[in-house]
Amino acid sequence: MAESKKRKREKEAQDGDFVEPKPPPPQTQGKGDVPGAVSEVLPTFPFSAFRVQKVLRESAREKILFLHGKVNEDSGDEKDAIVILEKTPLQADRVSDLLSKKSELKLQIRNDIYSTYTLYPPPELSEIKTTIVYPATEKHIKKYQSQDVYLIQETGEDYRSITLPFLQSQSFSIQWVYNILEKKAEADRIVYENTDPISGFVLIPDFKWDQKQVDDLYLIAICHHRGLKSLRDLTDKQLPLLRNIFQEGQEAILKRYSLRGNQLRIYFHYQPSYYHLHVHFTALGFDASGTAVERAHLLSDVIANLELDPMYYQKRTLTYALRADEPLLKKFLDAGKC
Ligand code: M7G
Repeated sequence: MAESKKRKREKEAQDGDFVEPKPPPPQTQGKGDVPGAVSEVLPTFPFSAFRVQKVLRESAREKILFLHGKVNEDSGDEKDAIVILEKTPLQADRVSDLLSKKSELKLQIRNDIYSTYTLYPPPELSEIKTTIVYPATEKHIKKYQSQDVYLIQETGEDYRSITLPFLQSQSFSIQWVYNILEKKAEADRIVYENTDPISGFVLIPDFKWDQKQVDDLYLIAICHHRGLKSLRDLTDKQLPLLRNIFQEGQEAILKRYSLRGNQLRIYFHYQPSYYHLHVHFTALGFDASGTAVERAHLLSDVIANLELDPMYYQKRTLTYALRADEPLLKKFLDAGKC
């Protein structure tokens, strides 16, 4: 009986309709981490003390709200925090629970054979994915704020003379990346690892994915090698690493989530937010943020370009968008480049 249910679920998973949530859902505070990990270092977020200052962005289509707020700590200090609230997709396999007596149905309009209702599900079926950045920096607040955007055309020389010096002085902390690589955080969520220090990587569900369904699958492959910041640092020397990420990443996702390589979008961001080389894996049918043509670079194209020319990404002009308030945009303006 249990076996046949398992087989049915495996079949459904192959059909792409259902995924058994194998690893536990993401934990806000790194439950299950090794001793000395982030959960012991960082304070728990004092939700009730969060005072909303500003709605940074809202999207009815994406059903997401980005809030900036302040938190008064016991010490008397006031700290900034970002809270992101997102309604999660409905899960087909839980529809019977949703329509059971546990939910309350209130009639809105009835007309002939048509009627609309509001359904009030029980708490366990009405969750809201909540992401917290705390304490948040000014840069985090800007990252989530709606802004006008402008295209930059960055030559290889612009990268070396404007972008790189700026990044070296400014970029986001990548401590969370090192915590993953060193198994100090999210260790229980790792889906696959190739431990080679030069051509190895860790494949892990992205923060943005609640792992409840494959429709919005989102994982990241983080390379072990430190010092590779972005696409701009890649030469033919990294081809073994890139081929491993491409090949082994797809195999691991097929094995764990029953999604084939030709159902995946595998890409870099340029510019990324975090300057430690990583690759995004998203379900092809999912309109993930950051997949616009001015930001996403398919890993398969990157490999092909490096096979054609080992110095491709040192030479090529790369186009990307910057928000109006980004200091890098000002650097380009000051240099008369846009
Ligand atoms: P990016 O291209 O550098 O920046 O991608 P973006 O956030 O503008 O897309 C970094 C990716 O890492 C994003 O998809 C984030 O959602 C994800 N991410 C960020 N943090 C801080 C974490 C984290 O702590 N754990 C995990 N698993 N993913 C994260």
